[in-house]
Amino acid sequence: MARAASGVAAAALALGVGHLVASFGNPAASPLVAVGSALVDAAPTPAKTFAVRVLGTYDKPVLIGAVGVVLVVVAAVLGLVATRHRAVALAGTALLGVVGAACAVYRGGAADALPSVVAGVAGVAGLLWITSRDRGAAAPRPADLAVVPVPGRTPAGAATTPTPSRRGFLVAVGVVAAGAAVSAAAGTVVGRVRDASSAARRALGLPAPASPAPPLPEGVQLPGMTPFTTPVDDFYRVDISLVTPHVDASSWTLTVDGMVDTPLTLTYDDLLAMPMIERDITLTCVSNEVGGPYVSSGRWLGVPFAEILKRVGVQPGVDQVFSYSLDSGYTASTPYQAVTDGRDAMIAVGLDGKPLADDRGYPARMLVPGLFGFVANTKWLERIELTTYAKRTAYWTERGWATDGPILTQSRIDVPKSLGTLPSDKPVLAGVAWAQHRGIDKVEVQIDDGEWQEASLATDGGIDLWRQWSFRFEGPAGLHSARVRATDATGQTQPEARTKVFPDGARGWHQIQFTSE
Ligand SMILES: Nc1nc2c(c(=O)[nH]1)N[C@H]1C(S)=C(S)[C@@H](COP(=O)(O)O)O[C@H]1N2
Ligand SMILES: [Mo]
Repeated sequence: MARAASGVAAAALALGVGHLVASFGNPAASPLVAVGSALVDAAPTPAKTFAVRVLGTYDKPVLIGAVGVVLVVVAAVLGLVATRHRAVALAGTALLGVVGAACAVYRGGAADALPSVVAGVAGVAGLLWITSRDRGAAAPRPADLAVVPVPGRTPAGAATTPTPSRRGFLVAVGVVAAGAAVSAAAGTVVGRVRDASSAARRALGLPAPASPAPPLPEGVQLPGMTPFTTPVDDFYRVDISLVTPHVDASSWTLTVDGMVDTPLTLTYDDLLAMPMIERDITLTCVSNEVGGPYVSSGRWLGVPFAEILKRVGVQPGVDQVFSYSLDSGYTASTPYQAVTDGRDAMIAVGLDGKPLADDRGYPARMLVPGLFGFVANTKWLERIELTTYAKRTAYWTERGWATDGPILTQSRIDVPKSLGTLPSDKPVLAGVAWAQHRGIDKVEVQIDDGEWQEASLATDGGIDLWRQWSFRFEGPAGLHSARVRATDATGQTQPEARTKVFPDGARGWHQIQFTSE
């Protein structure tokens, strides 16, 4: 047990030191995170889809935790092995460092190997030191030392050297574990200090928009329904970044290049100095299941794409806007047409009156109404390349997802909750429907196997926004089912046949069971 603990302590020291080293540079190069990120990358698409669906926003801590558990087991085994075959255990520990470094380099750059390399060295040193105090394991007990010669040591030498004991061994394990805790804590402190300096920059706030969002019409929000504007803390979040990037806006730049006359590099201040628009836009993820939560609305502030394109001068032949995130090698492919057809495509810097939060893509992200997030809404944006589909393929397309991602018309029943109760004093079903950049024309509800009936639509906030609906239930008390379907402003009604979210989004009608009082 204690020997297993020695392996775990050495591994913990390695992780703590690796975390500390990473905190000065790229926090995502911290060994556990690097391995987790590489797994995300390598995981087959169905596994990723499953994780997003089942674990939602918790998929990241769960994955890191799983990697940690595997490491604890491996480290414990190495600790046991060290008793008899020290060289094997040390080599195994070093190999773990190499695995971390390889994952970090695979996901980032060569410099990202450093935390894992230092971690490997710390792990080996820790294990070496602990085992050097554990000669009692294979060798005779201290009491026997006087009579049984230890190889390579004279009995006289043994008598003058302080004898390694079980107590000394346990103390060594404790010292190494304490070293692990101290270095991990130090790494966390360094991370906090860095965050505080970027928070100071953020507190300076944002300029006023040249074109403010028109006020939302009063009737967009039905009483007692899902908030029309999603509170920022409830806004859905989907991305492949295991560690939320904390970008320092003062050294951040955005490059716009590719098939352009004059490539451009903008600082954060350059961007903020450009004329801005403010718009209410509903975002949706392609991984949203029928009835799912990955759809949210907010008031975005940003520089119109047209403004950027005007500055660089786009050359003929461009059909794709290829955006690069500074994190995790993420890229997205947006049709050039969608950023030039007059819709409010923008480089967003603010949400609901505040600079973007770190997990929203601070300092800047792309936003194109009407397209699923994975083809249009790149967070932690660092480069926009005007190019062609023939030349560049985006992150998710390489993993089998669709190249194009127009948001599919969808509708959802929010009230009552599935298996919930419809009160007799207010027997009203309600929900949302969305078909961004086309708009919602009609929502229909079907109770049990009855006729489809039209729901009443709340006031329209604009075609880039979702729309609330309500429906008065008039059936008898008891258990019922309800289905919903929407028709967009092009006249297309949602198809009944269900499809999976992979590769281009879920189709089908949301259905719930409920009890009317
Ligand atoms: N850098 C980066 N940007 C990204 C992603 C990502 O994984 N990395 N995910 C995209 C996806 S799939 C969606 S649905 C939206 C989600 O934006 P949100 O997290 O602000 O809701 O961001 C997009 N932008
Ligand atoms: Mo998404």
